[in-house]
Amino acid sequence: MNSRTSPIRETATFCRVCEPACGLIATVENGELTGLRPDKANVVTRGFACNKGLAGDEIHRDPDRVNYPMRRRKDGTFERVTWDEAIGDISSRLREIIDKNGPNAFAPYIGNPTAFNTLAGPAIGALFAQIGTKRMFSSGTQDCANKFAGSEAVFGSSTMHPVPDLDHTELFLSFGANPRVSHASFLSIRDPIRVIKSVVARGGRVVHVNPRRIESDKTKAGDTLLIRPDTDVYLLAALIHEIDRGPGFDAAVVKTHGKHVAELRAFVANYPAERVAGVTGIDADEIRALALDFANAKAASVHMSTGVNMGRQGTLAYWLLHMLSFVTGNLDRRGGNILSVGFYASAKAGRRPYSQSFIESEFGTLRKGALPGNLMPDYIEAEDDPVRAMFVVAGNPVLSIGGESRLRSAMKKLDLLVVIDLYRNATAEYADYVLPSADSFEREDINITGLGLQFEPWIQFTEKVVEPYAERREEWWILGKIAQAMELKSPFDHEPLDGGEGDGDMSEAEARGLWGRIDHMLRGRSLSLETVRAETHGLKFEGLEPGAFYNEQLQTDDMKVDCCPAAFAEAFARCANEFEELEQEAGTRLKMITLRDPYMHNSWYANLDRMKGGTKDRNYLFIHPEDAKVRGVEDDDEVRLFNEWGEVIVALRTNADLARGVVALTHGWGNGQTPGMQVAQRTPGVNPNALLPTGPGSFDPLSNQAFMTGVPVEVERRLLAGDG
Ligand SMILES: Nc1nc2c(c(=O)[nH]1)N[C@H]1C(S)=C(S)[C@@H](COP(=O)(O)OP(=O)(O)OC[C@H]3O[C@@H](n4cnc5c(=O)[nH]c(N)nc54)[C@H](O)[C@@H]3O)O[C@H]1N2
Ligand SMILES: Nc1nc2c(c(=O)[nH]1)N[C@H]1C(S)=C(S)[C@@H](COP(=O)(O)OP(=O)(O)OC[C@H]3O[C@@H](n4cnc5c(=O)[nH]c(N)nc54)[C@H](O)[C@@H]3O)O[C@H]1N2
Ligand code: SF4
Ligand SMILES: [Mo]
Repeated sequence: MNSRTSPIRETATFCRVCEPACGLIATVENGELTGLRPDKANVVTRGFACNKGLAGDEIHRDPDRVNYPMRRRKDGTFERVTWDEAIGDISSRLREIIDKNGPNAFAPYIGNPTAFNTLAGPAIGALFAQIGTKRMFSSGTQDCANKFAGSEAVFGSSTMHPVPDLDHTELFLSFGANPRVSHASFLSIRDPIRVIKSVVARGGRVVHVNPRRIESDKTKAGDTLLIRPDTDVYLLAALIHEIDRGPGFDAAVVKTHGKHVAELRAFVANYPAERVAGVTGIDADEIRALALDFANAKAASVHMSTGVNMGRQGTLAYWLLHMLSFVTGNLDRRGGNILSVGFYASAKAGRRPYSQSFIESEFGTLRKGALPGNLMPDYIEAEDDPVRAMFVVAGNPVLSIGGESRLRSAMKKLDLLVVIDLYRNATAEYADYVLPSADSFEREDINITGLGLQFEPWIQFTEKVVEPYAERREEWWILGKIAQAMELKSPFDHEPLDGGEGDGDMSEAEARGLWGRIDHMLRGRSLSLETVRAETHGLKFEGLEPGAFYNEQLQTDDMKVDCCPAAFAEAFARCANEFEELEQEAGTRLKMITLRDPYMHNSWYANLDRMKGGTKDRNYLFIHPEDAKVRGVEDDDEVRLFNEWGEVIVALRTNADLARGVVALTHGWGNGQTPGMQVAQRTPGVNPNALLPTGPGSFDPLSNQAFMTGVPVEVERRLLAGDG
């Protein structure tokens, strides 16, 4: 039986939009993907999937998808060219730029969807390593760079992120996340709200620390503790200090496994509950009570996400989050936080001493690895040795990074911009070439993203659900062809193993050896790609198991948890200064926070008509009714939202779920200048990143993570002609 040739067939696959990687059943009729439904037989996700994942087939069929290589004409419009023409021209132009200016004239930007694309990352890495550029950008510096830095500093490895053992926890403290809408990050979990609800149902307590009463709070999935934006680091310090001066640390754990504990105590002693109450907006007694509850719980767990990552002290906050867990004995405890090991123990892969993670650059000290996205315009516009050529792979920096107008003008200055994407997105408007990428249903893959982050560890291999439509190609193919044309090593150096172009039993990627790395990783668990492939609904491993953290998994040279990394010294001073600033302004300045909703996924669900019904045709600025009243603005007013970085005109909605002094605006919008995405351009919305800081000083030097939340803004009524 060959299911591939029958007119209607169903294939088990999984979603590659966000971390849960929900199992899906794809219906294929006459070779075309016609529908998706949740896969009830998936070993972990068991029939859970969300509206976005289930709309994946609409993205697949979207008439605005890029289906052929497109080249910009002199008049700014795009024309279809052949792959040979595109590859030939791109590779010779890139070669010329590098020969003339050196390899650092070239920098890639690697967007978020590459994290859900197993073969793309290594292909990107291979090309750029061979070219020899030291410069690269990634969406990670708008998302989670602080987490890599924080874990590296404390545990000696950027890939160690112990996850909350929610099935056994008594108290779950979650900072800056909205699991109902976003389905969690750095915690890959099926239907997070269902699991969190069950904590509450069995008598546990769940606290969401957030400047907004979030959706998760409205479903018996915990209570919100309202906090002023960008102040979590002080709350965390106070919690640890109150534990220290009250019930005390878990002495045995701290003594056996910790170092620099005295320095930690000294740091947190600066921030007792009574001192941070004003700045955080949380009553001192409430902070003390929470600290006691945490210390006294049989098992308590913590999690932190982008709402804190994007603040000014994301790295210190993540350090203190680990510390809260560690000093209370909850790290590596049943019901506390436990390192998840999936098909491969990845802790070692991220091993690096934090003190060796810094480089000196023309813009001061930076963390090694992805450069701060907030310096992208600075690198392009530098007088000496600028970036002149960029490849943007599955990203949309023009809308996803702070400082929209600087980004737009910088993009125009590039000598060569190649965008590899599903769409001609906002960034592609500045491209010389837009190359059509295959989507997740047009490639084989495993659910690699959750490795080391999964609540219920599992692996699944998916075949291509359908062959790539028209001339769409996978990233490894596109980048490999460019490498080959540049006479660099590529997967095309040898004939494929089965002699064909993937027409035999093997796919082309497999025949060209691209799955070897994963197969090798699987061997460590006595598995192979073949065994995984045979389990069409996934293969589940044992769950979170405490006991190995301190003796096996920890990656510091001395096998101690570093409770106060020396490299943090400068950040402590900034932290203290910012505290004083916050004390001065307490409650007088409006702060803008980020707000995800179920109808957008960063910028790439912007072109789905079905997600734009009713009032969903724009992004509103949400403001507390009292804050609106003070400013004389009301529902549906078009207001001017502005600060020193930029301004937008946006429709207003009052919402009492926000803390006073906070406004919220969803990102990913602002497609007025994106003709390649017609639905998105018809429903453009506004880009909050026009108001985010950019350039030197706008990111955390400990991690390169951009400052994107808690940014001061002001709102005023827009005077229309005839007004006043
Ligand atoms: N104000 C504000 N800004 C933010 C955030 C915020 O909360 N507030 N969040 C930040 C976060 S967490 C992130 S991760 C970044 C994201 O930043 P980016 O990764 O730069 O932006 P995305 O909007 O995710 O764009 C992804 C692009 O990849 C394309 N794409 C999707 N699938 C594929 C594929 O399989 N192959 C290829 N080649 N292309 C594909 C989409 O069409 C889209 O154009 O944005 C950040 N920006
Ligand atoms: N529907 C949808 N789902 C998504 C995405 C999407 O765009 N749309 N994006 C995906 C991506 S790339 C990621 S990284 C994940 C992110 O997943 P989450 O990190 O859970 O993202 P958000 O839903 O933005 O939740 C962040 C929360 O932080 C709060 N917050 C803002 N500032 C502060 C602060 O200073 N302190 C505290 N304590 N809280 C603050 C916000 O109110 C918000 O509720 O979501 C993924 N899932
Ligand atoms: S929760 Fe994430 S992975 Fe699951 S279906 Fe929705 S978008 Fe896909
Ligand atoms: Mo993200």
